[in-house]
Amino acid sequence: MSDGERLGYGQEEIETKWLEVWDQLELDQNTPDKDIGQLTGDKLYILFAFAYPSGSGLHVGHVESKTALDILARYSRMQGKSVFFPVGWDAFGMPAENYAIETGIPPAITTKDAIDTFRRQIKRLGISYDWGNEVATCDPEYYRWTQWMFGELYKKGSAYRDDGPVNWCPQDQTVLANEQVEDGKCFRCHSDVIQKQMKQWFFRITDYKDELIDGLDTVDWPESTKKQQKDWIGKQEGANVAFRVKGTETDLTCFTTRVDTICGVTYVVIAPEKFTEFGLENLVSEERNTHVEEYLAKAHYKTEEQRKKGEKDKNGVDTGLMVINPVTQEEVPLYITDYVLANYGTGVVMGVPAHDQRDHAFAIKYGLPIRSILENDQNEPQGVSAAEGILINSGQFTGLTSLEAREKISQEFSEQIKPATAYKLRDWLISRQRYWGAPIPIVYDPQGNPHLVKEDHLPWLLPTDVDFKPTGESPLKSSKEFKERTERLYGKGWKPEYDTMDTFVDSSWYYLRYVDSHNTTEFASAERLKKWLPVDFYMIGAEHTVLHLLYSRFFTKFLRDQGYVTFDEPFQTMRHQGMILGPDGKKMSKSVGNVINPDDVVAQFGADTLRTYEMFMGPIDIAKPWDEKSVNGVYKFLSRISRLVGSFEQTPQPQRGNNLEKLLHQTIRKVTEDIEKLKFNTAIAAMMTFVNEWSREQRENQTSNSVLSIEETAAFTKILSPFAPFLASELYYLVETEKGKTGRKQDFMVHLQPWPIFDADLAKEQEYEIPIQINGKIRGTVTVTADTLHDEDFVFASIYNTAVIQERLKDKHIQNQRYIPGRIVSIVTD
Ligand code: ANZ
Repeated sequence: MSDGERLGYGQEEIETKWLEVWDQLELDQNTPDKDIGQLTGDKLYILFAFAYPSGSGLHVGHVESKTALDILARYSRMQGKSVFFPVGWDAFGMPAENYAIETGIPPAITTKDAIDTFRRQIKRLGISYDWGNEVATCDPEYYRWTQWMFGELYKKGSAYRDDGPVNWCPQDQTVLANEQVEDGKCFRCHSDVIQKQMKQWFFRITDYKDELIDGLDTVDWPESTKKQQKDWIGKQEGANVAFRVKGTETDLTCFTTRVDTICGVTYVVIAPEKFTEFGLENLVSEERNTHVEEYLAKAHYKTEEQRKKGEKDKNGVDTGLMVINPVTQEEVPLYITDYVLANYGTGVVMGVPAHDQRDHAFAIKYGLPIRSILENDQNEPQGVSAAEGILINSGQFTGLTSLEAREKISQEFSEQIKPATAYKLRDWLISRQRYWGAPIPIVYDPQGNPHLVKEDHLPWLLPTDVDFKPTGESPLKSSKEFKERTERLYGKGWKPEYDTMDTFVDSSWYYLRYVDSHNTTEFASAERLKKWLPVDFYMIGAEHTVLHLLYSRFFTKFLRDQGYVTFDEPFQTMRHQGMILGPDGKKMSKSVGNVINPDDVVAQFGADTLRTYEMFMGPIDIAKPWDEKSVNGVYKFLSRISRLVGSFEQTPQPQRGNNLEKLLHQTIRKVTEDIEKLKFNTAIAAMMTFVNEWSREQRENQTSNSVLSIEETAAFTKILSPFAPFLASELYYLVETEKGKTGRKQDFMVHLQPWPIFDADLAKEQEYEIPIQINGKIRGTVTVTADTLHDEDFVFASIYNTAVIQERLKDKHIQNQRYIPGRIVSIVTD
């Protein structure tokens, strides 16, 4: 950029003007209403994960992912695809409710305001969403169908009620969501959170546990995310081993993945809940009873998180009972400990302290024997998973490898040892003792039996006459209207369910509603679902690797089994976007004060600069710090384009196949290929190179060999348009009317044009042979391409690397060297 080059191009005026034109024409509205048969090309359903409309408005991270998908959408439309690119709001949830608790302003009001702000901000960025299908989960017309889905699950036995643990703050007397528990403490008053058992609603996601693993092989997702889903489901093959409680007929079954270590068992541990479940308390001797009871009471109050974390400091209590190892017939003590989770495996574990770290710590603490049974692992167990090796001290099995021993032991003791599979995945607890969510559509008769709210009564409206202040009970309980409504519709003594649904339920099926969001008789018609689903390209933040994606997959599979949809996986291709960091390289946060507000950037530089800059920052999937200087650089780049095209003249007549034209076709090829690979940063870099060259030619040469035709100038505005749609629209319009055409603006809409096709011949990398002069005589040539034509360092590096030139310059000192781009290299020696 030469000094004194003017900055700015009236972006504010241009952008406001085109926003109005697009709005009036409603260009991308209601795509699914159109018959695909009439639309040309393949369907492409592009989706950005449902966003929560936070009160603080859009942040630059939203801009990144939305722009990336908008580029894909605009590009694909120009490639002739039928693109569906909807938007909506995951609008129920905690922040609005917490705000209501603080201020008393109902969540419905703050949420509506937040959505309005988001919508305005997104439109201002020129994101070409299909606004005609907007949905919000807090809209009764939406949650009517969330409730209907609950009903379908309920009717099939896949929604059920059971005792479940909730996080409970004893100080505030309230249930807390998982996100409100920080390090085992209440986020508000910092007192220790305990577990409380309450009747809760669950969805039977475990019915699909194997399919949720296998289905991952059929989708194009980042491997790391697939792995996290598998780890969450946590499938483990192993065996159930029965240990008889001495002097009883009771067998305690231990789940183990290492039956080969059975001769190293020196004790057995049982989860507190299981101990009670088996009725073993009655067998405990009087002298131990107080210890055991005390321990059981304490364990009860720990959350699962605390129990997992407590692994380093393992606590337990000796029950005084003995159990019998079915293989060695040895008697070993039975302990109760809360490091054994009640709901994984069988809730009973055989302790092998020589080879398992967790068991080792426990044995040390309680002075239990540690017996090595693996030749190669005789000291303290190392690493998280136990070693494999050759067995020792294992009677008839000594000398076998771990693998052989597992098979042999299981075969010989097939009565007491059965193959088993354990899963970490639990059924999904969906009850929330919160206000701002969809009410669970259940009513209870006077005997307390649950009944589904009748379909005629959907949407089962969220009452508004509630007290938001936490009381230790579900806020819906404070609504008079809710109770009266239930009695009026169902009879005296009937009560509504006061809990609402986890907001993850709302977002598990939203991508289905989009295709038919105005349908009042079904959640979406079979025809439209068949036409548009599954989602072809999904983008979601890297922090969402498990829950939302797993729940959506579960919903899809459930609905498929009921015959509502015909596909198995909702999101075919999925990618994560990386985080945008503050200028200091740290995560943007209000408290650190490094937050960049997109509105400010738009006000100063325009939306095109913000979009293009964010795409230029680096690969989409990595974390990148904000760089003010680079924002300016992008602004200059767009200003330069505006000037180049704005001052465009048809004279002199361009010569076909000239250098600039060649570079343009190379640029079209590069941008096309890069968009397909989501490499937006390198696509922009290629356009920058082209613009620099174009600008240089215009400044220095202005010959028929260095200008572009009208068509080619228009082609450039087309490849720019997905990135900087406002400026590209303006310039395309300018260039087209220059051709002498007249008409309305919509006749010259750049994003309704077909994507330019590059001429493969012209796009071929052009090579230049540059003569090398040494002390006035031509001694050879160097070959450079258009890319490197102006790269002096590269040119000299290649010259000094060639053997012929090295030979010539041997023992000489270079006094002077000069490169005239494209013409000659001159070297003078002593
Ligand atoms: C004996 C043994 C010996 C074990 C050894 C491991 C190593 P992963 O891989 O994490 O699934 N286990 C079983 N049920 C448990 C429960 N409810 N809570 C805590 N731990 C439990 O772990 C499987 C192993 O975790 C099982 O194999 C069992 O310990 C323990 F050298 O049995 B193992």
